[in-house]
Amino acid sequence: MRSVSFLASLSLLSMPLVGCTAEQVEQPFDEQVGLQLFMWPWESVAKECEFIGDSGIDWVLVSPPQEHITGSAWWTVYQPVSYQLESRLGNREQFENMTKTCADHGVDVIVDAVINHMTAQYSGVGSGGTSFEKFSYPGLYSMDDFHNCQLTYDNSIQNYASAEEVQTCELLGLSDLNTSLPNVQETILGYLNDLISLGAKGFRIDAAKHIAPEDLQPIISKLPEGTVVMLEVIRGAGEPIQPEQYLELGYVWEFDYARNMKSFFVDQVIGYVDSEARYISHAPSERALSFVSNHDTERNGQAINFGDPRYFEIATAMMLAEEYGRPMLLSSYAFIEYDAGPAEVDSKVSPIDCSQVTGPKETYEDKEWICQHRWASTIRMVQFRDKVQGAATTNIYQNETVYGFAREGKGYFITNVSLDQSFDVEVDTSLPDGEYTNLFDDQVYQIQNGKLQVSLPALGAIALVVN
Ligand code: AAO
Repeated sequence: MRSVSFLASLSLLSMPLVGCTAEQVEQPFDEQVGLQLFMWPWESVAKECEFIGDSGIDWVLVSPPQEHITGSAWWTVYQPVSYQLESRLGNREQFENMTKTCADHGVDVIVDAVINHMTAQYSGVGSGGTSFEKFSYPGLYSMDDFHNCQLTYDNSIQNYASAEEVQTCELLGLSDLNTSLPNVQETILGYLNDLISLGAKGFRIDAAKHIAPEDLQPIISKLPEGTVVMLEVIRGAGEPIQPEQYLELGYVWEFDYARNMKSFFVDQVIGYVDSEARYISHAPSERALSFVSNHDTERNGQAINFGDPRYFEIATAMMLAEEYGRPMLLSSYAFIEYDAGPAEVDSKVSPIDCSQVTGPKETYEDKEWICQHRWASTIRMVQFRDKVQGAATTNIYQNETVYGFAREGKGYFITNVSLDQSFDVEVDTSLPDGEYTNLFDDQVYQIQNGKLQVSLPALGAIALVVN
């Protein structure tokens, strides 16, 4: 069970959360840097965990592991058929071996838990051989366990301005579990506890916006002490359900962080980035997960993706250099079609080998694994983050397309996001004088009187850290 102070803080749910500070909630999870390994099979995750652990990455988020509908689209894994661990990513034994191997390398496994719904498909046979119907899943759920909102013509969510629709109608036509029912909560808890017994350290609660916090609370509060909970509650302008309503239950991804990164790099809306206003609309840093992109936003145009590899590289570095939130990296595959899943043999995702990757390429083939987490600058920036921890953000510099800042006395980061223009800058870095090596390209720079004088090329970036 979670400790008393955390449970006590749950009573704050009924209070306005605006005044909620970090002091009021327990911090059960000190780990800083995470990595979403999107659609990585368990055996490949296990193999990669040595590199990941050695690099200083603390946790990985893996794709949903439960039995799912069949098909080649990646999103079949978001339509559960049963909670047995038989999927295109691997089986139960492979899953357990993955969590153990990763733990041996100091890496926690966070599991994407799809608990809001089951399938949209009306009937079929799942990846583990289970026959199902949309409201009947043998041994798990039957008709009475689902919502029947009757608020829209097809029972699916049409209007995100209606909280009732969002939390009782079907997301994308997926049969919506009535998570207010104690037996449904028990079944979900059983699934999560099973994953914990196999070594999972925590969960991403998929589609958490569509489960009322008061339905999640009885499930989350019964998880073993130390279980990490991350909630997917997409911030939507003007919507009644917002991430702030879930802060007492765990960490939330701040979607405006990823959107602002795209505005800064791709649209070159510079002013906003260094303004105080940037974080006003964000979840408090202590409860936030920052990210450049996840598997949804790399497909829906809301974030930088592999199509702009240099921007992805610099934005990732900037995220790691910034104080805000707990950063989550993304490692995924290239695609042309939204639906396209990764390469498979016999309905199993093929093994992934990132060992030859050291940096971004200009372009990627369809279905090629990008291995973003192997990029040398990204790994060095993970170490930069460790070294500057606790240092204040100071010496912000902003001019045209150039933005720089110090982590006082410990590190300095500056970038020029222009595609075609270089800029001469002289900036105060707050760093002790001496020679520093740029973590992006090994070039050596002199700092004199705390100042760095440099011509910053188009798409240039410099990160310096005190060793
Ligand atoms: C597939 C097909 C569908 C088909 C369905 C059923 O693509 O055409 O209807 O099967 O047969 C994944 C895939 C889906 C896939 C699904 C099921 O992404 O393509 O559907 O598996 O296999 C909402 C939810 C959020 C959800 C997101 C997709 O709130 O939880 O929709 N994400 C998670 C996963 C995701 C997964 C599921 C949930 C389902 O990460 O991968 O789906 O398990 C607004 C709202 C958001 C809302 C979006 C949806 O966002 O705020 O809450 O997300 O709309 O479009 C501006 C606005 C912002 C708005 C945003 C839209 O920024 O400010 O409010 O634009 O992008």
